[in-house]
Amino acid sequence: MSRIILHVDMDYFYAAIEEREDPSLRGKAVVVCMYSNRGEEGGAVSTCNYAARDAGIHSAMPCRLAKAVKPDAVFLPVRKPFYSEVSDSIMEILRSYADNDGELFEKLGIDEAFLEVTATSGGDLDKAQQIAQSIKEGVKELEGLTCSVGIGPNKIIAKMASSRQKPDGITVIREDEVDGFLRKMPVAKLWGIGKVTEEKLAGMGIDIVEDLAGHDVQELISIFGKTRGTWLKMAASGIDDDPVKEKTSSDQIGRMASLTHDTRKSDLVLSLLDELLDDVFSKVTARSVSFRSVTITVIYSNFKTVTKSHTLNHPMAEKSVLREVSYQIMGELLDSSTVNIRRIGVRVGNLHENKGQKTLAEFF
Ligand code: DCP
Ligand code: MG
Ligand code: MG
Repeated sequence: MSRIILHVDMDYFYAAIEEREDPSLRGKAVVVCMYSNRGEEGGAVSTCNYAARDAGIHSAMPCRLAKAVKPDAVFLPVRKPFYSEVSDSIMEILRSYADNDGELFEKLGIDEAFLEVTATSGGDLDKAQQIAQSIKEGVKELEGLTCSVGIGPNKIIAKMASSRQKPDGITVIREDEVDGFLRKMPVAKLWGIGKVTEEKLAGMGIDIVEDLAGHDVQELISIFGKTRGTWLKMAASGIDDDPVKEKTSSDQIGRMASLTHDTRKSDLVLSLLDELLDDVFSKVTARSVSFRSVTITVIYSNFKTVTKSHTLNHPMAEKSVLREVSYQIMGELLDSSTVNIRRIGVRVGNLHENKGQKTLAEFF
């Protein structure tokens, strides 16, 4: 069975958050600027909403120029730590839809991620589209923001599909549509091809993806090297086996699971939590690491997702500590809502290798 990959990308992310925070901005052109140490005149545009884009403003444009283009736009300074918090919350929602209890998930940037749904959708694209719809509703309900989703048989196609219908769209590219989707595109649009490669290819007379796909692979290898040359040929042909895999997962160990039915009965929730703790802790032991942070995720029946973390004073590798902290956080979360719970997760992070350091048990 071929894979089904979703790529989710938030719409005009920083500017959308600012609009959400201040409803008086609705309908106005909003530009979020990264000001440099040369003050307001020196910065570049981080992003802007669609009203500002219609006026010709775009990311990376000097703010000074943006002001000249549209003096009546609202210019705001970036608030990166705040956007990162919003991002964390969105990533937890997205992760909760990924196969293997959230493991087949890959954050790609502050506002986008891949998730594989081959298993959850049973390989059915209509089902995958419904999952995308649920994700959009969940993100809208919890964070008041819209996103666009691309669905395809691999990461490259999913990534390129998500920008096809923005904002608030879902674009499905079936396996038999991949060729038509790619064929006439300029090579620079192929995800993974940057300026340097584009120019080299142009020098070889290769301008559109079709030219690249039809090019002799040996010649590509002689110019770009084995790995890159092969990749170019494959990518242009719509082939990409790269797995959906979190790049930072080496610093985190976690598991998520659904309750057998939505509930907020603490004995049921805690018994599932115990299972997850066993699993996470056995992975901690197998990898010989200690952890400094413990994060609990709760996804409610209404899609609302809450995460709460605790940071320990030192790295620990004690099951009792993990259990105590997890129970504490889960208890607080159970007390703070009356809504039934659908899924829960536990994750340890900030991992340190155990280099000859003893566990408490060995110590005494
Ligand atoms: N960003 C930035 N500087 C850039 C590009 C982006 O600071 N040159 C930041 C601001 C964006 C966020 O990253 O909000 C996400 O980037 P995207 O490329 O996904 O752009 P947007 O989400 O803003 O718009 P779109 O609706 O096109 O995805
Ligand atoms: Mg975006
Ligand atoms: Mg993005």
